Amino acid sequence: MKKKVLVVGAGKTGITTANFLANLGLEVTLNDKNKIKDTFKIHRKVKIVDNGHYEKIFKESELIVVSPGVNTKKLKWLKDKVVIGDIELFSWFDESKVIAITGTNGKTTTTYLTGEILKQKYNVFVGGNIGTPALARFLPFEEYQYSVLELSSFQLETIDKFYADFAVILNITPDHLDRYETFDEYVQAKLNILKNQKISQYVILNKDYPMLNNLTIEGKSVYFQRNSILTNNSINVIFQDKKLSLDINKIKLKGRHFYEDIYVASLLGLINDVSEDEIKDVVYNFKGLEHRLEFVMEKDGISYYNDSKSTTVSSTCRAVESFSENVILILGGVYKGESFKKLLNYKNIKEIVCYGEAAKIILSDLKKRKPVRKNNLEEAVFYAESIAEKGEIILFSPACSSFDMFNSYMERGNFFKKIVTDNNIQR
Ligand code: UMA
Repeated sequence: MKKKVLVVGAGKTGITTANFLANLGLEVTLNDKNKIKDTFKIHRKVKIVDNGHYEKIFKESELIVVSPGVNTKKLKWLKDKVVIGDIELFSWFDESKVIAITGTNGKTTTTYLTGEILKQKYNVFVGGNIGTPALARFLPFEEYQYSVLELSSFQLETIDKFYADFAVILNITPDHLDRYETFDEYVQAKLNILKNQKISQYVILNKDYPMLNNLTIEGKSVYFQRNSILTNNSINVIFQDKKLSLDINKIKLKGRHFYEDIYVASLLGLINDVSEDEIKDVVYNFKGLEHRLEFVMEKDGISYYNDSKSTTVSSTCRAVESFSENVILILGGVYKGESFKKLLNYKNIKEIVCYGEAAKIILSDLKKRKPVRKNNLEEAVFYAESIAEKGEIILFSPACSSFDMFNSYMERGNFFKKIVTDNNIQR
């Protein structure tokens, strides 16, 4: 392996990568365009270069590992260099069976649930875009039988030889159009998950998406479709002679789109010999993840839901579709390049309230629905409360990223919950 390594980006991924490589005894430089904060402990042998990407350090390195947030097209020093991401590096060292899950929406829920199901029988690592960098699997080293990885398009851009024993694409709708010039460029990054697939491996794809339908696939393909998953109030999962029927009345997650995530996680469980009872046990006890259509509380007959993780219009559409009741929808944050017009299709949206940098575009795209603009999230919630009636839903599903006013979607979701639950705030 190359000896002089440059790690670009000093967030979670970069610091984990630098520490992992330093433990191997390599000469590691960690570089960030900003000042490097000591949020995570950095190995004492890692050399730090911050406040800019300088040509010299790129030229001197034999291998460059970039973090997912680094747009490689913007770094001119990268040309003619070996550039990989942490997922490729993971594959050079990992010996477990890998389940890789990508898609625009639902990948975190599916990854988490798949991990929980497999843990019924095996020693499992769960990581990737879900929040724990894949290389954390080696710090400290443990023997895992399976690694379940959530992979983003950014992470898939920088793989070379990586392959998964089970590769899943849940769906592909426009996202990250602030990084990709075209939707097709984003689709191609997602499809990279299949590029090294071998005949003995599995590929699980959603037939509802045309770009996933006519692919030449090396591997055993299993297709699913939203409309064929559900019959007689049950999610039916079949694999060879195994058959699992999940009663939707026993599932705690609200929202039809979750059925696809549950289907895929259960299918992965069945294929890998987890028993039907063990799968049922996990699925029926799963209450969902924080910030993903999370029920906050009911106040004066009005129910509040926190869906701060939604940074795309398609994800907000999925959230709105989950309710038959009237919804007052709060949108806003940083515009990611996708039109909001799809939201005009929903009759159960009673009113739209918007705030933040994207508000101007929301007002223009959705003008038929006369959205109301507020200065910030707090004012948006107060306004939503003032017009909501008993039995209605206040849904915070922003369809934008959070960075105009918050450091992350988590901070934004926690702030929303605080506004909703804090009785002392002046309305
Ligand atoms: N930086 C540079 N140069 C650049 C760009 C960024 O130096 O050109 C620096 C920043 O100053 C910062 C660091 O890079 O210090 C941030 O790196 P990063 O953006 O790659 O973030 P990490 O903290 O390493 O988190 C990443 C993922 N972030 C992104 O893809 C933007 C996390 O996904 C993921 O959980 C984590 O790795 C572990 O794998 C977050 C995300 O928003 C949740 N993902 C997108 C999404 O889900 O839509 C793809």
